[in-house]
Amino acid sequence: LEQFVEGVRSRGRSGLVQDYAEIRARQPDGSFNHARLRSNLPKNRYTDVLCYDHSRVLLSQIDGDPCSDYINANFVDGYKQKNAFISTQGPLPKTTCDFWRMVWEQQVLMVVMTTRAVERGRTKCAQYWEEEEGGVSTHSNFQVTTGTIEQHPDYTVSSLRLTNTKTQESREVSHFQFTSWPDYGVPHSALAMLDFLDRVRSQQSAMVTKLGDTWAGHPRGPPIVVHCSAGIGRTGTFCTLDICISRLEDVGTVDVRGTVERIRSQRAYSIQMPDQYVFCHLALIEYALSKGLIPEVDLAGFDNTLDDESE
Ligand code: PTR
Ligand code: PTR
Repeated sequence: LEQFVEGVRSRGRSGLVQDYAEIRARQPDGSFNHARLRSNLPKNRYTDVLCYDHSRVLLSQIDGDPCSDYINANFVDGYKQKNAFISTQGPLPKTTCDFWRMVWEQQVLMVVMTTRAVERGRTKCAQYWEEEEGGVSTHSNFQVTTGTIEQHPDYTVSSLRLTNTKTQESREVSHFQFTSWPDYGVPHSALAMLDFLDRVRSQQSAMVTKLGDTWAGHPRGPPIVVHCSAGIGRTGTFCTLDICISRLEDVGTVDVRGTVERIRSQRAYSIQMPDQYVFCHLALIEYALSKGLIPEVDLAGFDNTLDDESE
């Protein structure tokens, strides 16, 4: 940890930006064939943000249609946990059914959303659930009912009930939406983000405990679905922080660069902006400070990057 802090201090902002440029200069290492199939192209929100074949989440096929197994979503490993996350784009109106089908088939308990549905007048994500208590939305054979909603200054927690109307089974899914993170930017406060992350982790473990031995062999439960608009910038930042904090808590060391490289090998383009890469470092220092793991650090040279929005 001391080594990490010293590294950040000595590399400075420009050193980190340079590290990020090196990571980004590497060509994607994998194919995007399914994402490029003619019938799948309209299922990608952004034509330049495709989804690797090797780590993509496969949906069940419907009526023998081979393309019905495609969604722009990838499994991403967590800290010592295979497939801890599913990183995905914000659903499009035509892919909300696929999105809920994925949640159902992967037995997901938590959806983390790090964007707002509309930002600066632009639609970033379809409204795939209702924002009022008691609201119901229908997506093919899935029905989503909104239960209680808890509003916080930087995030909103909704409990959803997902019903498969074919089988009449239903399950609880927690929806955690971080509401103060601009696209292409970083949150205004690392602490708000860290607090949100902490809530996500404790909720996942509470839900896993509640379901008992359903998750035997996967003590931390099914993947957490994480999405923003493209599913790379803010989603990648969120996963990086989660992995780095788990490692810090386990063995006391931090490796942002290695973490970002590993995530990018499963979800191409993860972490979209130099500022997001720098933010991960500063947020981890903030985390270590808040836990009393390190003494006060002088971060002159970062000139208030935490408040610096790259819009
Ligand atoms: N085509 C878009 C672009 O021009 O940048 C793709 C894109 C959109 C990439 C949003 C990243 C974005 O951010 P995030 O992954 O945080 O939603
Ligand atoms: N529209 C985004 C952009 O141009 O920033 C999407 C995008 C981002 C596409 C990154 C490709 C990217 O590749 P890399 O992260 O490897 O530079």
